[in-house]
Amino acid sequence: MFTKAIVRTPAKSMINGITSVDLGVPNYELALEQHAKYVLALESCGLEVTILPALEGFPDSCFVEDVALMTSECAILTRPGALSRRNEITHILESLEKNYPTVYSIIPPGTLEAGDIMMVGSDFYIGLSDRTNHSGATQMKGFLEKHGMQAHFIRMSEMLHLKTGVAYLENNKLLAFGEFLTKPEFEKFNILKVSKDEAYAANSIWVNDKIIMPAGFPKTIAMVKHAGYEVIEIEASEFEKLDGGLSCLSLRF
Ligand code: CIR
Repeated sequence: MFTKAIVRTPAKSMINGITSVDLGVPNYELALEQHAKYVLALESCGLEVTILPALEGFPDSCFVEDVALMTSECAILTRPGALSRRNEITHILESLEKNYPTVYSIIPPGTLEAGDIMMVGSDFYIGLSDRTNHSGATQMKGFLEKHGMQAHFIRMSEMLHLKTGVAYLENNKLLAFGEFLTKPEFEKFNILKVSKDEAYAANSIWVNDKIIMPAGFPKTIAMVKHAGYEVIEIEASEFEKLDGGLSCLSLRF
């Protein structure tokens, strides 16, 4: 179970955030509204949410998941592969130190964004992506192993981050799309398959037995409900315009 979450208010500069999709420029006011409802959804799952202030110098800084990994034993400050995001880490360090006695850091030549890491109990699946390289993943593995946790590497070729296309819903269930439907490492899970026209919904989050999902993806939402979960739907259109999903918007621990 999680008890806390950290989020960061979107900056006005988010209109200049990195994107690979052609969905238009985010509407900042609407993004703020959606973000506020996201916070309420986390709170309704029992989390105490810390809201960090917007960072105008970092258009993508509301995607706070990428700059740190919080485990039950330790926290790890990442080293984002996206250059424009690299110094976001200096603004999250204090929050990590407040919550953990042990904080590690990924160092050069490693790069790692924690959107590439999926936690399954004490196992961590680390996607090797354009943002996370082998050195970053190997350093992360070392930190996790020091504390009795395990890491598994997943080679990726299609998606931005691992969790862009796969989410662990506990109870041995994975919500997955695209290249993650056929990875041998995921064969042991019961896979709920997300269809191509609803790919964005693969980035949903398990929070204390509820699943927070993006609104507007009826097939995936029905499938998750049918699997026995209570679903909270929230609008995330303005973050989708920047390739950001629901997991990216918080650190949950
Ligand atoms: C980026 O490209 O870094 C942001 N526009 C989106 C980050 C999304 N984060 C995530 O998937 N964990």
